[in-house]
Amino acid sequence: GATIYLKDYTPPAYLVDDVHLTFALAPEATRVRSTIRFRPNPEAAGRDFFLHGEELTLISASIDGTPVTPEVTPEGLTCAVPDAPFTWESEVEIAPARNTALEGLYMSNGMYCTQCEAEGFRKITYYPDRPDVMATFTVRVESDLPVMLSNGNPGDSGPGFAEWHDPWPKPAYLFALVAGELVNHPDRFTTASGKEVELNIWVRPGDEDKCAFGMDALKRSMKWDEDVYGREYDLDIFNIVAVDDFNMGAMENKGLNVFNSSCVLASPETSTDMNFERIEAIIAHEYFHNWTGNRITCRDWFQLCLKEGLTVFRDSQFTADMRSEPVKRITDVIALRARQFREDNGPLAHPVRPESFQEINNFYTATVYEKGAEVIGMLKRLVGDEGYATALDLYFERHDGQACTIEDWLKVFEDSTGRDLTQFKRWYSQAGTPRLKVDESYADGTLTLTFTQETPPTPGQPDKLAQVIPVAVGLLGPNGDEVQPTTLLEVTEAEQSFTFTGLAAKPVPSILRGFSAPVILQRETDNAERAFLLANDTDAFNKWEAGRALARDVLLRMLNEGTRPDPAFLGALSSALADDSLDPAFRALVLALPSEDDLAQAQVDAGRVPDPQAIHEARQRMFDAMADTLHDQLAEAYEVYQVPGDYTPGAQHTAARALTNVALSLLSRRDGGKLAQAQYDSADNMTQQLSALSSLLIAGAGDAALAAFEQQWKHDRLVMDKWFSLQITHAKPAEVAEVTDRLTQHPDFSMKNPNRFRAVFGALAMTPAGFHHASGAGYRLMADWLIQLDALNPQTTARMCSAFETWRRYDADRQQMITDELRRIAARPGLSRDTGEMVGRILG
Ligand code: BAL
Ligand code: ZN
Repeated sequence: GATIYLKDYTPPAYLVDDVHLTFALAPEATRVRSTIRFRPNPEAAGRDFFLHGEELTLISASIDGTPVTPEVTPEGLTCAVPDAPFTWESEVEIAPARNTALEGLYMSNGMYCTQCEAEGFRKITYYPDRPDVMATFTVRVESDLPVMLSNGNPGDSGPGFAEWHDPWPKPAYLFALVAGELVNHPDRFTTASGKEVELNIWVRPGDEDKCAFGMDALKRSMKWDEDVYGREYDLDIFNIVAVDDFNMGAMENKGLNVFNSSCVLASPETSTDMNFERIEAIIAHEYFHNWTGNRITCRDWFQLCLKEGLTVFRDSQFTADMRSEPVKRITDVIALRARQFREDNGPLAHPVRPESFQEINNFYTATVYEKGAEVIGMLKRLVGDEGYATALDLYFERHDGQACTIEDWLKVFEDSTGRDLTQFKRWYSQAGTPRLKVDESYADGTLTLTFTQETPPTPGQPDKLAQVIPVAVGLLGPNGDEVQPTTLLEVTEAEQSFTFTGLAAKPVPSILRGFSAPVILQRETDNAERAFLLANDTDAFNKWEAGRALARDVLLRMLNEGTRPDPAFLGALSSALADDSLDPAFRALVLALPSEDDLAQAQVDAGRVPDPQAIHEARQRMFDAMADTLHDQLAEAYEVYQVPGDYTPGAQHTAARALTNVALSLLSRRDGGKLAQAQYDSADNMTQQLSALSSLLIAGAGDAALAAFEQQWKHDRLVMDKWFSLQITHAKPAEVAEVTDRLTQHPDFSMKNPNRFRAVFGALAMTPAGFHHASGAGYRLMADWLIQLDALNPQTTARMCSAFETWRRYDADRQQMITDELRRIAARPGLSRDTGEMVGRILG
C-alpha cells in the first residue's frame, strides 16, 4: 500500500461552511443526498478540488444547480469547480446491510449505525474526509423506524422522518447516525451555568435494566469536567447508543456517542467489578472528548495523540478521583507494560506521534493512547499542577473551534509557563522505552544518584537523543522512616548525577515514585532491599513495585536455576497480606504474580530465550506454594472480607471482592473446588459467579458449572463472551488450541461479531503457553481465522495480528512457524491494506 507522511501535509484546497444530508434508509439501497457549501481556501490557492469517496454508487452530482460529470476513481472524485464559493449537490447509493467491515453506515441486529473515525465518512458520501475541514451539519433521516438520531440538537420530526442540526463545526469523522427499534433510559443534567441538558442511553428492548450505572457515570463525568477543567456541555441533548457489533470500545461523535454494548451495559447480575470500572472510564473518556477532540480536534491523523493521549489522561484522573488513586496508578502501569512496553520493544514500535502510515486504523495503539497519556502526566509533573491548569485554560481559550497539532499544544505550555519544551518534544517523536540505569554511592552523609539513559533502536530510528525524564525520588532511613519526602529530579542528560546531603545514615532510595516516567528503571539491588521497600515505602506505587520486582526475581531464579519457591518471598507476601492498614485491593495486587508474558520479556532482557511452557509451570508452582504457605491467612481473609448485603460497584466493595477472590483462586488449588462451588451456588452477582467459575476451573472441577453457566446465560451475548474466554485461558497449554478450535464450532460463535471473535482469539493470544505451544497449533489456528476474518472485517483482523508481534523473542523453531504463518496471511489474494501493513511491519 501507499505510505502517507506527516511531512507531506498540505491544507485543504476547499473549505466547507455547512453540510445538509438526507438519508433515505434501506438495508440494500440507502440513498444519501448531500448539499455542501464550499469556498476556496486562501491558504491553498490553485489546488485541485478532490472529494473522498469509497464503495459509493454515484447517482447524480451538480454544482450551483448545473449537473456535472466528475471523474471517479476507487478513492474519490475530481471535478472542475469555480474559484469562488459554490454549492455542491450529490446523490449516492450505499448498502449498509452488506457492510461487514463496520465502518461507514452499517447494520447491527436490524439497527442502522455509523462509525466514521478515522476515514469512514467517505463510505457514506463524497466529502473532503479529513479532520481539518470543519463544518456545521444538518441531517434529515427518513425511514419507518421509531428512533432516528444524529448529531447536535433535534429539529423537526414526524411520521417517517427526523431532522437534526449540529451548530458546532466539526470534521466528518464525528458524524453519526443511528436508527432502529430502540428504547431509552432518560435523565437530565443541569450545567454549572444553569443550562438544562436531556440525557438518553438508547438500547435494544430488554436491555433497559442495564443503563442506570452508565447514566450515573455520565452525570458524574459531566460534573467532574466542570469542576476540574471548567468545561461545560454545549448542546441541549446528549445521546448514547449501545450497539452489539462494533470494532472499538466506543466513539465520541458530537452529541451522539456510539458504544460497543460491552462498554456501556451494566448490571450486577451480568457485569463484573472490572466491567463496571471500565464502563465508568469509557463513558467518561467519550464524554471528555467533547472538549478534547471535538471542540478542539486534530489537524491530521498524525496528531491523533493530541486528543487521545489527553483524553486518556483525563479519564485516568477521573477514575483516580472516583476510586483509589494508587490502585488506578498500579493497574494503569500493569496495562502500560503489558501492551505499550511490549509494542515499543518490537517490530510495531512507533512514536507517540507517528510520522508515516499506510492505514491510520492501525495507529489506534497503546503507544498513541497510553504512552500519549503518560507524556501528558510527565508534562504536568514538570510544570506543576498550577502550571498545568493555567496551560489547559489557555489551550481551550486559544484553540476552541480549531484543528490543531502537537506544536500548538506544546506552544500553549511554553507561552503559559515560560518553559522551553524543545527537548520534551522528543517524547512525541522518538519511539522505544528509555532504559534508565541508576548507580548509587554514599559517603559522609551524602547520597549520590547517577542516572544513565539509553533508548534502544526501533524501526526507522537507529539513534536516540537524551529525553527529559522526571524522576520522583524519596529516601527511607534504615528503620523504615522516610528521611526525604518525594522530590522531583529532572534527568535531561545521557548521564547525570544528583546528591542528597545531611543524611544521618545510608538511606534506601525509592526511585521513580508513582511511576513518574514511562521508562524501564535498571537498578542493582537485592531481594532484602526489595522486601524492605515492600514493607516500608510510603509511596504506594513503589511499595507494590518492590513486591513485583521481588516476585519477578524469584520466578526467574526458579526458571533459570531450578530453585524452589523462595521462603523469604512467601514471608514478604504473608506480611503484606496480614497488614490490615493496606487497602485490600492493594493486597490483591501484591498477591498477583507477574504475567507469563512479563516473565518471557524478563527472560529476554536477561539474555535468555523464553520457554513458554517452563514459565507457565514455574508460575503454577509458585501459586501452589502460596496456597500451601499462606493457607490459613487466605482462608481468614476470605471470611473477613466477604461483602455483606446488596451488590454495589463502588471502590470499597470492589476492593474487598478483589481480595477474597484472589484468596479463593489460591485456596481452590488445594480443596478440590469445594469453596468455589459454594460461592458459585450462592453468587448473586457476576463478579462472584465468574470468580467462582474461574476457581473451579483452576481446581479442575469446573465442568458442571460451565454447563450450568451456559444454560443460565445463553441468551446474553456479553456474558457468553466471558464463558468463551474463560475456557481458553484456563485450558492446559497442550489443549488450548484444541479448546479454541472446538469453541469456534459452537453454534454461538460468530466471526461477524467482533466481541465474540475477540473473546475467543484474544483469549488464545493472551494464553502464552497455549498460543506458543511447541506444536505450532495455536499459530496455525490464529492464522486460519485471521485469513477468514480479513475478508469481512479488516480493522479487527489487523488489530489482532499483534498476537504475533513478539516472535523474535522465541527459539528458531517457533520463529520459523510464526513467520510461515505471517507469510501465509500476507499471501492471501485480496488481503486488506490494514492487515497487509501490520503483517509487513511485524515481519520487518
Ligand atoms: N476516538 C476513537 C475512540 C476513542 O478513543 O474514544
Ligand atoms: Zn478516545
